[in-house]
Amino acid sequence: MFNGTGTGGLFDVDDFTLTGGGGPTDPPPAPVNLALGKPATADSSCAAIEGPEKAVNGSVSGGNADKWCSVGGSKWWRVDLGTATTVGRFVVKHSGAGGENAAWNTRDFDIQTSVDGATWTTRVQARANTANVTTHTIGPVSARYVRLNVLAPTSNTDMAARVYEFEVYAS
Ligand SMILES: [Ca+2]
Repeated sequence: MFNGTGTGGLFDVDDFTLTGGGGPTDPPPAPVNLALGKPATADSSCAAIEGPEKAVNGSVSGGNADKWCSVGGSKWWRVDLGTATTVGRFVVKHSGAGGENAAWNTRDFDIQTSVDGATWTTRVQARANTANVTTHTIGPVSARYVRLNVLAPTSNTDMAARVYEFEVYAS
């Protein structure tokens, strides 16, 4: 406790300075997932709770309904970033990333980009994947739409494509 004897202020604070923030030793800002929460569509869904939006909900820990799943004849998923945006890296979180069978990790897939949703350019051709999480870095391009085409959904006889999260980054 501070006790004073007069009627004036005990302390006068004219100004003070907080240091830190923006200094050269601060870590760089975390990369922004451009796909997070953006409108997503797909060829089909295995169940209503496994819709395309589950691949951009920012979570892989919500159990097997935290993914997009498709058993369609031509399995594709796409996201609309809203406006033409520089994209340079994709991160795909497959079955094993959500706690399901790693043999169901998407085996063969292409990633395409488009500025108009009509003309698509293939940017990534991933083959024989077995990893739970795959990262695909490309020379940065401008894109509004990003599409995943699943060519072989799993490494065994299971026919469902499962994507827990599809992330898009500028670099
Ligand atoms: Ca998810």
